[in-house]
Amino acid sequence: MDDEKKKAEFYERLAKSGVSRRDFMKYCTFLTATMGLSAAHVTRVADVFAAPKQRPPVIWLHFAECTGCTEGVMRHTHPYLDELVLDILSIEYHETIMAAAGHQAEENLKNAVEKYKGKFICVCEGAISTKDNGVYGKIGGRTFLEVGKAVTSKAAGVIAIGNCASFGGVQAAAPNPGGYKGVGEALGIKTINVPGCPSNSVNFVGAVINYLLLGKMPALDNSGRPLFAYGKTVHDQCPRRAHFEMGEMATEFGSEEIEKGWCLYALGCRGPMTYNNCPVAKYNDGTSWPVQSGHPCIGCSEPQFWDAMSPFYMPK
Ligand code: FSX
Ligand code: SF4
Ligand code: F3S
Repeated sequence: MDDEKKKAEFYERLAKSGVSRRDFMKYCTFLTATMGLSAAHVTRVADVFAAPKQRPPVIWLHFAECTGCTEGVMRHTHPYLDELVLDILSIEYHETIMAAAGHQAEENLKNAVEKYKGKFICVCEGAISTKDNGVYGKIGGRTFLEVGKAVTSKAAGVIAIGNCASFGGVQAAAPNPGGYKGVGEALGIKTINVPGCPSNSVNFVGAVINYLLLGKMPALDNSGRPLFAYGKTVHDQCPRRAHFEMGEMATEFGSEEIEKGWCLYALGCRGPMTYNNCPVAKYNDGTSWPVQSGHPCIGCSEPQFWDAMSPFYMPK
């Protein structure tokens, strides 16, 4: 089928699902801006969805985590767009959404790795136990360490989604009895980290679209995070910044000062030391983000945030 025909069919499907072309273009404009690309790329981003040139196979692994990141991607914002995300990727293995269980699931994983050897993107969600050869985290009798090594060594690239996979998350919080670490550190490999607890699905989708559009993974910071999303601090982009400069600090939860939009620094906001695009990307289809809802940022996209940023609610 040629591209024009594919696109026509795509927009027809979209309309049938109740999403107007205008809404879809609005979403593509938002995604393009999130990726730090100029408006000239909006049509190309739309075409990645409408007439995909390739659908990279994805093997999605779960280790120790709460599955909040999967929930975020699967319920990706606008109605129907979650399906689009699943459409542009060819998800070959994903424990949360597949029907298979037990031995059949193990078999599916083995087959998918063999079939797409060297070609698939491995998305990892959750941290890996490293103490005592990783016995504190197992799936189907194999340790996370074994599963992680066997699968990632055959992948074309590895994306760590969420703080747990990126940096260890709550599992790695002191005293960390299982010796939990992020995937890159545990396996000694390079990963693209899309942290947050949960990760913002827009940043994950942005990293994938970046790859499909430009044929390469986005530029990363020293912690392996895409610069387009993690290049600035939360504080730099926060709409309460003017109040911060004027020293207008909310000092009590439930206070009028919070409602007035005063700065939450005195309530322990970690925005000044946290790199993420929450104030502009927001969560849940641009609905809100922690500070907008009156809660300080707790630094959920930073390495070791449970230890480094706590005690929460106390200014640092
Ligand atoms: Fe961790 Fe993601 Fe926090 Fe949960 O999977 S980043 S616990 S929101 O879901 O890994
Ligand atoms: Fe900075 Fe937090 Fe205050 Fe916003 S609320 S200006 S991020 S300290
Ligand atoms: Fe996390 Fe702070 Fe954003 S807590 S969701 S990085 S505002």
